[in-house]
Amino acid sequence: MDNLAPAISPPPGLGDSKPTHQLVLDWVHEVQALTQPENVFWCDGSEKENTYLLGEAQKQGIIEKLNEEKVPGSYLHRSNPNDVARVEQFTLICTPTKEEAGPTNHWADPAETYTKLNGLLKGAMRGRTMFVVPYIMGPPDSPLAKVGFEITDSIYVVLSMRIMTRMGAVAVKRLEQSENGEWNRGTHSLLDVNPERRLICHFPQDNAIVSVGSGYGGNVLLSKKCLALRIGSYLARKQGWLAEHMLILGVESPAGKKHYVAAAFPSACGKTNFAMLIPPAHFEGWKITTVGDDIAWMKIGDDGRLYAVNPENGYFGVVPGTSYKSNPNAMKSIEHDTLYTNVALTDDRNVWWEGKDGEPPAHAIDWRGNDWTPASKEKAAHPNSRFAVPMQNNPVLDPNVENGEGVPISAIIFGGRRSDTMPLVFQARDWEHGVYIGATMGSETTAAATGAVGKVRRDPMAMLPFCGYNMGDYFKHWLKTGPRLKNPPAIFHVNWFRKGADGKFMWPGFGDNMRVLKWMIDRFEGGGGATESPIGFVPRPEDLDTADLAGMTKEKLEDLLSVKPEEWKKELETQQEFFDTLGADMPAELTAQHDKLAARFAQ
Ligand code: GTP
Ligand code: SPV
Ligand code: MN
Repeated sequence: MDNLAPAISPPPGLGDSKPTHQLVLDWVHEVQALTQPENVFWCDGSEKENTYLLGEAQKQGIIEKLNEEKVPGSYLHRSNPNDVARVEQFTLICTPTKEEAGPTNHWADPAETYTKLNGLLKGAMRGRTMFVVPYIMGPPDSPLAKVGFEITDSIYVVLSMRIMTRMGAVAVKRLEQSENGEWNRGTHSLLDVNPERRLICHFPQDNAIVSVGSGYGGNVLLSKKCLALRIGSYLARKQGWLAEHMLILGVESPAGKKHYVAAAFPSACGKTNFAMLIPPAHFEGWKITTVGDDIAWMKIGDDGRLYAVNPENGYFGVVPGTSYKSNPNAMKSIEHDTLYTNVALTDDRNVWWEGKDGEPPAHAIDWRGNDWTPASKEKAAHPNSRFAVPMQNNPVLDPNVENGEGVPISAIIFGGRRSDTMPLVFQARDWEHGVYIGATMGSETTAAATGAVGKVRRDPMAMLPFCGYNMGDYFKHWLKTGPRLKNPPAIFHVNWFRKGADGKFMWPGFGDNMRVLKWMIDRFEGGGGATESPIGFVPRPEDLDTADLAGMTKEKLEDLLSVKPEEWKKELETQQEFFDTLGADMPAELTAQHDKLAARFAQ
């Protein structure tokens, strides 16, 4: 077997910041004895260490330096073409009973899985360097913050973790000061990057993750989907908070009144874009700021409101479609100090992807490393190519992003990618109805996970691939949270992706989503108009501010906002099928919500 990750030999003073925490040392020794690396590199997160590792990664051909004038401080990584997205079928929840993982997860027996993984990991790091990466999720002083350690044999993972988390000495310090001593142990090895030996395993009871056989973001940056969502959601239920696949944004009116909202859209359905949106000219004086673009950890504050922190330190965002037209703030964020994965490389060592501003280059090297021209049938960038950037690059980063207590949430938005059925926006009647709307969310699948693209599936609260325990219990946790809130957020559902008879998106989306956000603010501030439809409160065309919106007619808007009983008949059936798969775990409140909705349509 080729060694995909040859050992490096750091000079004295690098890689030696071994912590004193005995349980960490014991665990590292155990993994070391099992995987037998040539050496161990203890990461401290320093600039000096990063510079050294960038150099070593370049020498090994893991990353390429991009044009320093065009994209300063930036690098390109190409993953193995067999390893470009999350692999849901190989993502396992290993709880003592299958019932705890529930019917929506792939369950495996913990003892059997550990045995299998130990077999795969035995000697797996021979001739390699084993990196130990300490990190914190959440602002270091936040009561919600969690410490993790990731062991990995991939320099790309270390470089990415430094962007995506608060990594190094700060985490070791936090663990030393921690009262409960809670920390997550994450073990990752590339093995030989073979899909047949690829497993992403979660052991919620042990606060442990083992990931083998992949080098792709969501499978290997164990801080992100694995800890912050799957293990996170398990801990959240036990500890009385929420770990959600949500962006968090701030929206400030010209008069200076500010709200924060959180929104759950499935993978590649618009979170990063919504979190950074620039309002259209008509909304002069309105300002959007980003707290987070993918994950929200939320707890109930002393005042009975819901407060959210972004556990991450960076954005691991979808590249294709990102342009100055669709998302200028993302473009400015990724113009420097960015680690790109699977985009195309131009002849002047710049990056290119489908949907970038300007003409395609006459020649480029595609994401697989092959020659590419505009005549090529293949895409230049992989549809799930990604950027990793520190959040500090974002020109509209919210000033409260480091606030450990979090930001107060005025509204929660659920939304899927639906060609039909779902109107542009509607509002839930109350918390329980809102939980029902989240629980029945559907969305067309995207390139963020391997498998078919464009098929509608139920993706409750955008957590189908990320809930670390039984989905029925997750719904119950949500239902219980509402009554604990004195001042619960309003709940909405949006769909930026409804299509007309011509097969085109009916809504312009992106910056114009401000118009929908404005209606929501009007609603929860007590002003905005709506009609009461069977599914909830829907704006009438005149309730949405569509001034200066080119090509938008009243008829089109009516269509976009329409609730069509024949489409909903099918929707209710599919929702029922999903509820049936959850069987006895399904909370009665949500079944009742479904029946009430069916009855309203029957009236
Ligand atoms: P993950 O990082 O996978 O969780 O994705 P995300 O939810 O952050 O999605 P992102 O904002 O990266 O958008 C994914 C894709 O949807 C990109 O190709 C965007 O261009 C496209 N998109 C985002 N917002 C809109 C919108 O309002 N309308 C339309 N039509 N497309 C959008
Ligand atoms: C997603 O798929 O929802 C992502 C990208 O945010 S990954 O980190 O790869 O899961
Ligand atoms: Mn995501």
